[in-house]
Amino acid sequence: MRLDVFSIFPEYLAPLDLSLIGRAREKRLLDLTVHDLREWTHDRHRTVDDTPYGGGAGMVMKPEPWGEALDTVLSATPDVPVAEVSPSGESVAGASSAGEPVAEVPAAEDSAAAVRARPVLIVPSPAGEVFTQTTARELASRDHLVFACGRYEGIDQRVIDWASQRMEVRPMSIGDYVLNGGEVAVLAMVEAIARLLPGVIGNPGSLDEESHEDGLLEYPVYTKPATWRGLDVPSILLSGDHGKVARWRRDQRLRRTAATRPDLLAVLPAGSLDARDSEVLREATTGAQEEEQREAGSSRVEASGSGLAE
Ligand code: JF8
Repeated sequence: MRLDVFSIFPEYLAPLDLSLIGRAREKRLLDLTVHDLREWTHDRHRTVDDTPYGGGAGMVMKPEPWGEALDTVLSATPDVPVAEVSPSGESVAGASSAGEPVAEVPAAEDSAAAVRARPVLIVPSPAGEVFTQTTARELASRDHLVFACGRYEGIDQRVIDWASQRMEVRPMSIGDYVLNGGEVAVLAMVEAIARLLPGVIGNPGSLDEESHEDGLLEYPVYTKPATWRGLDVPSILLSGDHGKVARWRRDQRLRRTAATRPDLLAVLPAGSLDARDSEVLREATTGAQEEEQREAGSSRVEASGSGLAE
């Protein structure tokens, strides 16, 4: 996978040289380049920002450096029409160079290969679609991702509109809080995407039972010693009964999800829960409701809403 990151603070992306991502780069699984946007300025002060039309606070990133930076990415992308790409990446003409007819390539495979190869421009923005594990999986299936890190009040909207006519553009938010720029969001997204690529993680089995891969939070984990500061590891984990351990862990995942992320339970795919799961959840949610009712008696204020409306 090829990744290009554009930023006026390229040193902010230094952690991408470390650990998992750094090793994936060494193994050539990832071809990652961090670019300084100021390379595409032409004035003495290497200006990337200007005042907003219409007035208001702060500065806006000028379109010209972004346009020239993205031109370099697009000029390096072979502009192959979708219908003329074969699964092997060769262009398909009506006949081979020797003159004999070339077999038709199925249209579905044509577009699958061409879609993979078309670059995706990811623009971190608090106004973007929320980045989830599903987004990470979608993006991990592509060959070329480009990240445009904004600063100040953001990037002139025409850059996004112009790019949308030439590549797939995904404005993305990593959550409902305010950052000073896109760099930290890119660190999070690149790590979430890269670890899904074949060969990047040593033990791919560890991907299956993770939070957010199947819609439930993780079970609690323990290691030696069996007693620490008077606290014991749950005895079932020392029992050697793999069936009981698996059921206990599943129960823990269900209870944790019900307690801290009930929104995740509401969107579980149909058929995710067996009878025992439903029983555990019924107990977990009745308990929570009784507790809520008890609390409502002493502090009514807490029941008033999400916190966002206030
Ligand atoms: C920014 C550029 C973001 N979840 C998020 N909160 N804030 C941001 C963000 C992204 C880009 C810029 N300010 C200037 C904030 C994301 N992603």
